[in-house]
Amino acid sequence: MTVGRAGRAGAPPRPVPDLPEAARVTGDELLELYRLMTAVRHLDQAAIAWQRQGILPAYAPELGQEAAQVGSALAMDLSRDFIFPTYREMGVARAAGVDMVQYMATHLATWHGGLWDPTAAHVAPIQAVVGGSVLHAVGWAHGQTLQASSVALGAGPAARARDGLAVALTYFGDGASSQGDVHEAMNFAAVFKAPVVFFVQNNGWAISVPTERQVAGGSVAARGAGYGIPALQIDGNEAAAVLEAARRAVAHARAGRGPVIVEAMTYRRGPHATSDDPGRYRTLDEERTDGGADPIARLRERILAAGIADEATLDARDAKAAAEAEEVRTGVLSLGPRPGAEMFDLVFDEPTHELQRQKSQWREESEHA
Ligand SMILES: Cc1ncc(C[n+]2csc(CCOP(=O)(O)OP(=O)(O)O)c2C)c(N)n1
Ligand SMILES: [Mg+2]
Repeated sequence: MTVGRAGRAGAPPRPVPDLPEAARVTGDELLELYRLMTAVRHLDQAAIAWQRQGILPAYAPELGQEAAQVGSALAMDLSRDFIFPTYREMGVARAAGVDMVQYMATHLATWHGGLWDPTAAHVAPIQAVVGGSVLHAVGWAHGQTLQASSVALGAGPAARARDGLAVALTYFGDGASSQGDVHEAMNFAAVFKAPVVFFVQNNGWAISVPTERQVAGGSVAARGAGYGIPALQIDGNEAAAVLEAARRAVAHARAGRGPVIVEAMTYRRGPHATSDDPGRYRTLDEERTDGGADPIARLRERILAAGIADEATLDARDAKAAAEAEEVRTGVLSLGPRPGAEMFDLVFDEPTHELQRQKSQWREESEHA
């Protein structure tokens, strides 16, 4: 049987190289992971309380996903790389240094998408369109390739190889992986070798639909083979494993070898959002069994067992995290309202006629101007 043009199919994906010894997670880094993960846990729990108290209209908790989020974000060089989150990545934003008052302002559900400056933080605004962040990341990453090749024309390939490419890290969920947008993004990224890490948090659920009912084949990582994208499937509840896998993926993309899929197997231990009641589609017993060991408890045990820090040191970090959540609450409460006209003013440098018309209409209706 002849294979015809199929015989010209591209080479199989080049495997993601192992991590050099020097890039392995150190004791200090385990402590840093613990510090950030406990800060995130306290903020996350607090945000649910703030929603119940009427401070935030809605919030999407990430209980149980702290290791996946903090571990992956710490692998980035945010002086040049860029993160594209979904609506559930508070832990990523915290680890990336985004101001948490400005971040939580996103959940005030006013017109703006958060008050931090994405271009300064290198963290894009949260994305509520499922799969949307993936497209943005691939577009940005392809831009890096184009820019690097035009720079290399002047600087020479040696300079380009030394510095490597800036890398996009995009987050999405198991549910999002069923979207057509994600297929197009992965195909494009593989064809053009875009420096992007596709970081999927497989948390077992897309709202009330379990992974086995919406991810054919059961694994997002397995799809990489079809695109020629190397993939790592990892224990997303082990912080050090996540950080190391993310470092490997980033190094691969930075070296110009193209995209990588990292599938972090984790579990959404809480509701989809503050408006959701998981009791309608899973039992508490199932939650306990499927959730496995708490990623923070696992990290704490590891730190104690290795003698990196003692109980008192870790307890002090917990207390600091609780105090931080209180400070953020005060900060959110003290935010004044933003002028509504910004909704129109900040869209384009030069507003279109249509936008100006909408702005006048809005002013007449809401401000009676
Ligand atoms: C394009 C689009 N379709 C549907 C929705 C409604 N929706 C919001 S979250 C969600 C489930 C997403 O699940 P997953 O990708 O696994 O992420 P997770 O919420 O588990 O973090 C859906 C269907 C949406 N926001 N955008
Ligand atoms: Mg999910």
